Amino acid sequence: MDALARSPRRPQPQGADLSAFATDVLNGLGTTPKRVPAKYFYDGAGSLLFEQITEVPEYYPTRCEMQALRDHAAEIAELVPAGAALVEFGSGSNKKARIVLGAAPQLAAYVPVDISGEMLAREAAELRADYPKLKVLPVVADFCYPFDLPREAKAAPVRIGFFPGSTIGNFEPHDAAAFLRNAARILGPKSTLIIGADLIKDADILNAAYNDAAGVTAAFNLNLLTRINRELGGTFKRECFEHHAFFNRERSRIEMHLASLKRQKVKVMGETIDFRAGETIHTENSYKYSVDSLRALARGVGWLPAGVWTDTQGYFSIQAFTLSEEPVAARPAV
Ligand code: SAH
Ligand code: AVI
Repeated sequence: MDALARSPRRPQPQGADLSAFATDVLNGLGTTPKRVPAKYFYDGAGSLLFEQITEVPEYYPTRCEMQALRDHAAEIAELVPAGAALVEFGSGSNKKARIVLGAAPQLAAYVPVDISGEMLAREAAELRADYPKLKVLPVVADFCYPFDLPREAKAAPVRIGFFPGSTIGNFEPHDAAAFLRNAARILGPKSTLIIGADLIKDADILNAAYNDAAGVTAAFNLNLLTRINRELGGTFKRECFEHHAFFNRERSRIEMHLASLKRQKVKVMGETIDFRAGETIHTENSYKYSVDSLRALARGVGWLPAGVWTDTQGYFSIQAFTLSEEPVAARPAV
C-alpha cells in the first residue's frame, strides 16, 4: 500500500480502477527491487482467499482479535455515543463489525469501506437483513486517498472509525501516519478510532502464520499473478513463481515475495519484464507493532490514547484513540 499513500491528495476515483492498477503494476515491475502494492491482492478470488487464511490454524490474528473484541466489547461500546456512525476501513467480512454492532445498539449507521466491491455488496446485504434498523451504507473506495462519506454518515452526531485486522500493518509506517491523518479528516471532530494491530512476537509463530501448511497464503500471494494475467494481459506462469514469506526482525515486519524460479521474460500490457532466477516481486509487508509504538505513531498525528485491550495470549492488540482538539495538519508527522 506504500507507493500510492505517499501522494494522498492525488485525485483518484473511488474504488480501484484499471488504469491505476496498470500504472502501479508497470511502475512496480519496472523498478529494482520489483514490487506491487498489497491492495491489489483483493479481487473477488483474493478476498475469498483472505477469508480462508483467517481459518487456517497457523493464522492466529483473526481468532485473537475476535476474542479480544468479544471479551472487551462492553468497554469498547462505552466509547460510542448514541446515534453515532461506525466507519470500517477495509471491512472485508462483516464478522468483526457484528461484535461491535451487537455490543453498541446505539449505533445508527454502519459504513463499510473497501476497495473490493464484490465482497462489500455481499456483506452489506447480509447485515441489512440481520440489522433492519441500522443504516448500512457501503462505500467502494481506496482508503489511501480522501473519499466522501455518505450524507447520512456525515449527518451523524459523531463518527467512530474501526480499522481491525492489522491492515494498518500493511502500510509503511510513514504511510500509516498519512492514513491516520486522512482518517481524522474523514471522520471529523470528536471522532474515535479503534485500531486492531498484530503485536511483535516470537519469529516462529509469525513465520508459521504466513506459511500455512495447507498453502492458502501461497495461493493468496500467487493469485496476484492470475489477476495481472486476467486484467492486464499478463503472461505469468504461476508454476514458475514461488511464495516466500519471512519475519524481518530488524524492520519488525513479515515480508511476502513471489520468487522467480528461473530466468524468464513475462509480458504485461505488451511490455516485457525480465526476471533473474531467484529475483522476487515484493508483494506485501505486514508490520508488527508494540502497544507503545502504535500509540506513538497515532499520537504524532493527533490521535490521543483512549483505551487498549489484548487477547488472553497477548498476541493481538486493540487500541482506541480520540482526536485531539488541535488541528491535525499543525502537528508534526512521525
Ligand atoms: N477487516 C477485515 C478484512 C481485513 S483484509 C478483517 O479484519 O478481517 C484487508 C481488507 O482491506 C480487504 O477486505 C481489502 O479488500 C481491504 N483493502 C486493502 N487495501 C485497501 C485500500 N487501499 N482501500 C480500501 N480497502 C482496502
Ligand atoms: C490484511 N492483512 C492485515 C493481512 C496480514 O496479515 O498482513 C494480509 C495477509 N497476508 C498474508 N496473510 C494475511
